[in-house]
Amino acid sequence: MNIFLDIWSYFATNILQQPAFMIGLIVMLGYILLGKPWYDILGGTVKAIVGYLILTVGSSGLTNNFRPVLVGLGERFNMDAMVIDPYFGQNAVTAGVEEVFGKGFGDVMILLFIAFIVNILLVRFSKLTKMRALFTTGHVQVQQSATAYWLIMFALPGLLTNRVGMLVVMAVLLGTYWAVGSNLTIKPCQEVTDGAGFCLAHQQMFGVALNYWLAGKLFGNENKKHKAKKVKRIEDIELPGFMSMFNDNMVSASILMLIFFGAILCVLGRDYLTEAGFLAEGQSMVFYVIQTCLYFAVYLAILQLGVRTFVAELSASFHGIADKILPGAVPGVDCAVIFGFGASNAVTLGFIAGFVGQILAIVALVLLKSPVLVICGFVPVFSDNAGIGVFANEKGGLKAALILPFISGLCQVFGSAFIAGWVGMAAYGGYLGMWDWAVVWPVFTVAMKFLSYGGLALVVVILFAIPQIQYRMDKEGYFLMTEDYEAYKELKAGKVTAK
Ligand code: ASC
Repeated sequence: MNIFLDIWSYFATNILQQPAFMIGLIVMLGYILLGKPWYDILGGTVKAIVGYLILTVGSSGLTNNFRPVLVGLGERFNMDAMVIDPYFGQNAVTAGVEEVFGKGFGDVMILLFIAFIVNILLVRFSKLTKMRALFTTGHVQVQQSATAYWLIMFALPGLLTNRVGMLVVMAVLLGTYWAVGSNLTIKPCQEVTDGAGFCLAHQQMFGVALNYWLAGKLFGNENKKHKAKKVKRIEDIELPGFMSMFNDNMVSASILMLIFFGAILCVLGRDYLTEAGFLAEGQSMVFYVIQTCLYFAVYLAILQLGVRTFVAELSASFHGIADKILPGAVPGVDCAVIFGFGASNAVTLGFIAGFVGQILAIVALVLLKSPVLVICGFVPVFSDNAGIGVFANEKGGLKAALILPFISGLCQVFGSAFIAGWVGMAAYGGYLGMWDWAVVWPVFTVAMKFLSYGGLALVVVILFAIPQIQYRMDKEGYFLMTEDYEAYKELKAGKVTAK
């Protein structure tokens, strides 16, 4: 047993939680199953890993670049509050789980392992379950396992005396959530990327599916009033005169960031920025602000290059896995991957709109004297809202890309304040804070807390029903969409003309 655990923990630490190597492994396996020559296998694997590492440079660059703004807002206004961010959430579980429940963090990794197997089995039997998506983002799986571990122990304390039973119950719920959630993002991802062959395995999967649907219904062609009109996406808007410079994504991202975050940096002020070590003594404040804001466009460009590099390899090689081991399966990847496909301006605008939503929600918590206060972390404010912006733009255009991420920002803060306060995580300084964990998991937790095992059964039954409903709504297209996207498009085009 110990050897097995050692192997698992080596694999989890070095590969599963390092998405670059996890993706590399999947690409390698895919090419081997496709019977490619060794040099293609090696070349493809290296390219996938390098592509992913480039993406990481972009995303961690963004996080570090915006640290002064977020840390500063909290410190400058003397707020002692919980940070909503996946890493802070994971730290809070590590710090508090023993004290609150008398259980160590070690079982979180075992939970992750069993839940991953549940995900694989559900996809292996996709003909029955209609679930097609496999999680590949290990760092996210660790954070979610940690949070689910806490939420479920809080909701079903009766499980605490039965370790094995508890881990199995948790793994079934979490593994099913992974399979169903990422499955929900298949259609939105295929449509935004024109069939790139991946879906999201992240922390806002239900959020993406819901907002994508809402964008179509409220702002797009699926709204009866707008049926005849073509949706004007951000990339379709041709701005006249001097505004035409905003047609270029790099220029618009830089200028928007300069106006918005530049203003915040100025409010934080030179003294604070120097004191906190962000600005060097004697450095020009003007150029510090310009550079910090322009780096947004720089890191976004890097991230997009990385995405394009590894997605090409992943799509080509995954056929091997989908043909031989997991029929009809689709790889679920990090949400940042979508930034390589959608309109870059939707990324910027979704981010800003979500940030405004979060700040307003925080002000409301302060004014309402909420016992739990929240500080925004970069990951929810950027990754969730920029992603939702991209998907909303695809279906509903500019208005959707502004309004839906704004509402998402409100949900993240209010939902996290509620759940983290209730279950006691706020006292340990952090909560995961991403859309699904601020909206969907609080609902699961309420159902389980008040209906006990009946609530658990209800949640699992609803989760299982979701892909069945999706399948029944489009029996012909459901599997075709992932197996042959061109044929799927023809099927849909045929249907439209036939009507
Ligand atoms: C997360 C998390 C990250 C980011 C990254 C987004 O949830 O833990 O590091 O989002 O995956 O690109």
